[in-house]
Amino acid sequence: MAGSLTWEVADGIAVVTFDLPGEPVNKITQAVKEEFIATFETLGRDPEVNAVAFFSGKRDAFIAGADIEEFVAITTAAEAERLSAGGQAMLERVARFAKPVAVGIHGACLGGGLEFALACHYRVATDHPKTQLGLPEVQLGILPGAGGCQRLPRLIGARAALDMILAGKTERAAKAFRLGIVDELVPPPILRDITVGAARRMAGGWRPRRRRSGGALGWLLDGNPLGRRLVFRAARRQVLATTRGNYPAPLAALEAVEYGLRHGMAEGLKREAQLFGQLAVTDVSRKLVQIFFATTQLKKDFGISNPPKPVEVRRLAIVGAGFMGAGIAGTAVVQAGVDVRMKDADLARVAKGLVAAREILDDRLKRRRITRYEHARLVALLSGDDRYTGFGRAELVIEAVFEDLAVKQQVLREVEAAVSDGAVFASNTSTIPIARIAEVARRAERVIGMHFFSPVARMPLLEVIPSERTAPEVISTAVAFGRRMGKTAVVVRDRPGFWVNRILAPYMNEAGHLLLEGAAIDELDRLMVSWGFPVGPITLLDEVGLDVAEKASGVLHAAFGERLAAAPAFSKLVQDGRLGRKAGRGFYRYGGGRKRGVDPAVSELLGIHPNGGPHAAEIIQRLVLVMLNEAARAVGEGVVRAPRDGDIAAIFGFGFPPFRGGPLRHADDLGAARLVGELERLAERHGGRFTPCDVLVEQARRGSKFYL
Ligand code: T1G
Repeated sequence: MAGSLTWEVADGIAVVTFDLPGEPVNKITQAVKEEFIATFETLGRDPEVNAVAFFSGKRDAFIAGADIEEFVAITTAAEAERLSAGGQAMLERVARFAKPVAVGIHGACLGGGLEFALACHYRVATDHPKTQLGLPEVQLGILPGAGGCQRLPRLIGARAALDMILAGKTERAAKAFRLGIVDELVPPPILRDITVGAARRMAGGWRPRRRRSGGALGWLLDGNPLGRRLVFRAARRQVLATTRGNYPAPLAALEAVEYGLRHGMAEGLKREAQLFGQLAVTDVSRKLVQIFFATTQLKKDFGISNPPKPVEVRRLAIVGAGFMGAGIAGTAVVQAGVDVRMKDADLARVAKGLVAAREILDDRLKRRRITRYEHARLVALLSGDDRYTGFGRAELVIEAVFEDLAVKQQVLREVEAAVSDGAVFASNTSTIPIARIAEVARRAERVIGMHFFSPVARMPLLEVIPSERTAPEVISTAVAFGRRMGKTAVVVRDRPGFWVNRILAPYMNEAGHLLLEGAAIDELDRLMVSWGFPVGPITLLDEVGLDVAEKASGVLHAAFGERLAAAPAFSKLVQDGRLGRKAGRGFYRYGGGRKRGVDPAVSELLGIHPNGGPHAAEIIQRLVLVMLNEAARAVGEGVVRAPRDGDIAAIFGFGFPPFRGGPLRHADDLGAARLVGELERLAERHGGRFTPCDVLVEQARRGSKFYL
């Protein structure tokens, strides 16, 4: 057997190291499972061994869980149930092992990895940021199937366990320590000694004493059946509200936890394995796993073949200290730890931008993501001016000024005069082609687009847009820096609106048409949220800002003609000063930081009489199909390099329902023939904007798809 487990015995303690050969992370495969069983059997028999201390041999990774590739290969629920039961049986042996087992955790300890650690008798973890513990299974559409739904609630209480399991959250070691998942928190250099020491003490008869945190309230809720029932009821309500019945895994996980607490560990494990089996073969799980692998691939993909080494960015300069500029500044400091210089037209604006950037750091401190010391160090990295001072030392300049070609070109000219020849100039435009902006450049090969999404600190996507003239090194630099900022970077072609806004525009416009036909504002939003979007199209418009949307739609209309003409509804609102949430009023009213319901004045302003409009199924059909059609057309124009990129960008950029796999996967699921038929019928009734694009017509003719 290829040895992934090795050990040496000294002074009665077997120090076991798990290092899966040829893999960047440790995963639990079928072969590894067998090796675990054999190893523990040998150690159990060895009279020299009194206790076990277990470590990973990988530098910064403990165990990433069960091998995802192995479980997606499974085709029947019964087979998946057996896989889960097999994992449970192995961990039962560890839990019941006659000699104590202490585990030293450094790096990611996820899924089956954490389930293994939970089965051990003592857990030590390093306080390093890479040490993250969690049960992310529901994010893959499954549940923790190796006893995690049983052991975690028994260790930390049902409430805290559900909180982690149902959201698939991972926690830093310090939080895991506070929750009681980890017994001891140590700096990395002493992990080994402390873990071996704990194993030795346990061999001598010492047992850790655990007191559940949460105090009296914790007992009231978790420590008795009545309180627990309340906990489960609240959790179920919350799950239904967030998943809207679209994701079966969190409800199933809740059932596995509840069943186990009511009927005991053995029955709980059985139920957990059954539910795991059912979930593992669902379409939702398949889609979520595809997203995991696509995201993983994108971590290594620079969007070009043979990408040159990126320029190392140590100093970032930003022009425009508005909402976007400040968001980019704060995120760059927090995530990449670079020096950031902001410039705007006057010092008052610069000061406002610095305050907004700092708020991102304050928020991290408040949520204990960074220490007070780190906060102070990072704040000192932020500076600003109303001139281009300091730009000469920046390797990367990001422009985040008003979305207007002339303004952006003017900034580019000024920046080029202030920076070194090698500096990269990135425009955070959302729609304007980079080639247009670069027309005035002296060094067009150093110009590129980096389209961030708002709010920058939270949105995971970055569109990177090279023009035809952009140098390859500049592309890899933009992608690499986006990644350092924690973003998933997708390289897209330099066409108006790029990918995300290109496919969003017809969807938003269609919402406008539907409003004019009498659909109610909140009904449109409600329907699309139940279809799986995080917010509906009208709320999205309010969030983006109606003035911003109007600008973007003007660019797209000019470039693509009538098909992408804005619905006439929107400009009237802009003229009325209803710019959306930032102005306190748009389609909805806002107050005290909250949405306050639809503003009845909007109907009057637009001269519409909400009468229900078309029926629900048609509303959904029109909104979805108009987007899929545009997405297919953009693929035909090479806007994304692969369907994978288009789907991930739509999911991460505006929340296209992950369980549907993205617009292109969804188009594949519906099938081109059906799409073309439905689009033709819609085109007859509502006009040319629904005419099926060539890509779909061709696919229908050949019976082909986006994904092979
Ligand atoms: N299975 C298979 N491959 C995995 C894997 C896994 N669990 N985890 C990582 N990889 C591969 C990944 O595809 C990539 O491959 C390489 O490892 C490096 O990953 C019974 C059933 C651990 C935080 O969901 O979150 O346990 O591209 O580039 O940025 O209840 O990977 O090199 O060929 O992402 O340092 C639950 C998933 C499993 C964790 C490391 N576990 N992994 O991030 O490197 S289900 C997860 C991650 C389970 C049990 C159930 C991250 C990471 P390649 P990477 P990274």
